[in-house]
Amino acid sequence: MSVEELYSQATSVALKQHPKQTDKEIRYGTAGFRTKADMLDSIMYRMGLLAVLRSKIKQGASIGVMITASHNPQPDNGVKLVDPQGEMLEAAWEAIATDLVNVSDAELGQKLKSIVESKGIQWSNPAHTVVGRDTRPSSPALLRAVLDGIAALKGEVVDLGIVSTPIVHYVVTCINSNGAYGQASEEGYYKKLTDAFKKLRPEPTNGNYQPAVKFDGANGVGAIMMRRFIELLGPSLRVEMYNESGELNHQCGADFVKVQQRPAEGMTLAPHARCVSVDGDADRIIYFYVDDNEKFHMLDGDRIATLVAGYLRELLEASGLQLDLGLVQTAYANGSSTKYITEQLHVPVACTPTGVKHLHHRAVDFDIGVYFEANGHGTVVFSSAAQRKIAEAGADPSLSESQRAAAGRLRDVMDVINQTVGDAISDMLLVETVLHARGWSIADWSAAYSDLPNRQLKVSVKDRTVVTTTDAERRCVTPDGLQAEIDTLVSKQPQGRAFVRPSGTEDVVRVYAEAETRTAADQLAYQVAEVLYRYAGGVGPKPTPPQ
Ligand code: 16G
Ligand code: MG
Repeated sequence: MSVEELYSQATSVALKQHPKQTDKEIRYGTAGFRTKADMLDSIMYRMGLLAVLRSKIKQGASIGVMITASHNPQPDNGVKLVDPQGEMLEAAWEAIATDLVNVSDAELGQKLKSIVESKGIQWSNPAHTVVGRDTRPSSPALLRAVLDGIAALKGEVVDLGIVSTPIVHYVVTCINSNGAYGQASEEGYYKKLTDAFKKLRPEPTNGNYQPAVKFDGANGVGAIMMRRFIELLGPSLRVEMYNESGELNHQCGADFVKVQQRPAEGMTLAPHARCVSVDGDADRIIYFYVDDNEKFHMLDGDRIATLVAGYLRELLEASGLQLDLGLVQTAYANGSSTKYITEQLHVPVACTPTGVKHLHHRAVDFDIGVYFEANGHGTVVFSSAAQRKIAEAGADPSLSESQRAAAGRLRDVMDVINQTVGDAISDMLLVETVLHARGWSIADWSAAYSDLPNRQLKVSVKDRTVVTTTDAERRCVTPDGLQAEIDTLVSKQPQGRAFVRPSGTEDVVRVYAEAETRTAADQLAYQVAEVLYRYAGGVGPKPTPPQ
């Protein structure tokens, strides 16, 4: 079949089987396309087409397609593409994706042709894709649309079935590294992580550490994955399962716990038991526990980042390896975490705008880059030079035995980590490894530093693009005069800090404030929301003072 015939075939399949459902423009954002599931059929079909083009321009390298709406309510769904090294889709192609899904069915063939020609895509290149989906009831039908898109342009496909987002990233990376990153299958993933984890704990207990967690699966794919992990982990970690099959993300999961600042529902809590919540596609994780007085304590992405960075620094020192270690956070990181990691652990901290790809991008500038958003999405990335040096040091006869042992440990820790993207279960195994090594209970971990009380608010404005920011979103440039007002308010609060930024996922402007006391943080957040409302053209109810 000629290229021209394929274009027209793609158009006729679109018209007959996957017609465009709306003229409302939709944009490929930080988390791909995401909306109500019943508005996604044509978008899925076209993303199948795009995955084939993306693979062809990458000389046939595998491209991932994940069907999920993560922590959103069950009736939503979404899709994102995974690039050859397991990273998120390149920004220039986000714009191409947006273009492709917004043209009319009749213009589709012409649009495909113009992408192929303007990008210089070699049509004779092969195309390979890896597809996964979450547990949403809408996902099987949307998968068929993606597969129809891939088939229309004659791409090859591996369908992984129901898997977490991080498994799609992992499999894509394995295929494109010819197996160097690991065995390219779901089973290969479980085995790589659990083998390394078990090796790192010949004895399951150590000091105050007990090998048991309570796991909130958010009624999603994380619960299914964890069942497989449990079989392989055996007695090395006892996992009590909760929220396996109810309504996805409803009153449970990482986002619920983080935003509501309370335990997921449906769990049997016990004082000081480590509880873990993941989100709907298992790429985010939050730890929490209740103490003897039933007080809730949350250990979020900042806590995980500081725990992990501190431990990696220790292993580097013990091995004598000269590698540059850094931590990447966003403006949302609690001020106490930044202070603790820079002043006590002496690990440099970089700050980037919100959104995983910004953090990931900055983290790869370090030999070893730890990155986490406060919401629990993050991982650790090792440069290829660092990986080589770590492997060599483990067998270097010029080093002392304890130096070699520390390097060997670092190598095994690396195998517990899914470097391709934030991975809730891999992150959990990493946290458990560090707590075990330290002989820490969850309260010991929590005692490392105290979070500053903080508050987040959102303000609706006529046009949120009037708010622009700089310095990794920590200061706003426009509207004129707003930052000066915020500065004045912040200067009145001991340990005060506040910023405003337009949301990338909702039509609102977000406000963050932290200060020495709960009352001060609440007050500062409200005051900032109030000036924002005034300067940026607030609509609807005015921000109200805290009670
Ligand atoms: C998206 C981002 C997440 C970010 C959030 C911010 C990815 C995969 N996800 O969910 O990292 O924290 O947006 O949302 O990049 P906001 O702009 O509405 O505050
Ligand atoms: Mg997610």
